[in-house]
Amino acid sequence: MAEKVVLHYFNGRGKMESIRWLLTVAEVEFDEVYLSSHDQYEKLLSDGALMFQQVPMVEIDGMKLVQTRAILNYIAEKYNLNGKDLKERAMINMYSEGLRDLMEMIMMLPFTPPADVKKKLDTIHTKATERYLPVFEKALSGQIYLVGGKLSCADVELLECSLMLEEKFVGIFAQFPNTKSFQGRMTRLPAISRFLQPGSKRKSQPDEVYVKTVMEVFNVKLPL
Ligand code: GSN
Repeated sequence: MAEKVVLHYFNGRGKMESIRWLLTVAEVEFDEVYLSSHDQYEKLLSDGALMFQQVPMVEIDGMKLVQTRAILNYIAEKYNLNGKDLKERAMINMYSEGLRDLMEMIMMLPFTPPADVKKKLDTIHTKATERYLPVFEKALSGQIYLVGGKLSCADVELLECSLMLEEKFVGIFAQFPNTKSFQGRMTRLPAISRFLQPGSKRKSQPDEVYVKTVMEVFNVKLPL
């Protein structure tokens, strides 16, 4: 029997959350080891478990995978969520990378000096509504999924991103009805519906404890 997938990261969303989403949609069970101290991080380093001294790290199929995109690609390929041919994969990758750029901006907010947060939020709102969401709104016109009429990792990332955006900007999808309908359809998929219930492995929005833990694990001080 294949060993269980183990995720090594903080007890928070960050770069691991898209991996949790994708494993959930692929209906793969996973365990998590939460990093909460610098010693734990040092131990992973001395064990040679982190190729570039960074997390996320995922133990899967006898490997210790790092680099978020590499991990997502492996899961997407393995569970048939990566399109049927090269051209579909190119589309999926373009959508995914755009979503990743947008989600990274939101992800960095808790690490932003308080005086700069409002300006950053305004920039994210503008980029979301003028650059990113129009693309998805058009792609979803008359289409159930983004690529090839079939669920892919890009759909999963769009759902994750859409929920992150709504947490920050209530009503942002009023001008994007196709994307809002897509969100509704996706949240009714059984695995996703379960993931959205309280008590699932989905993480909440980052708080001060999360930020403090990340800083402690990496021994860094924020210039706040
Ligand atoms: O996408 C990736 O997995 C890598 N290109 C970046 C991973 C990364 O930056 N990981 C951070 C923690 S998660 N937050 O951003 C990390 O391990 N930083 C420690 C370090 O020494 O770089």
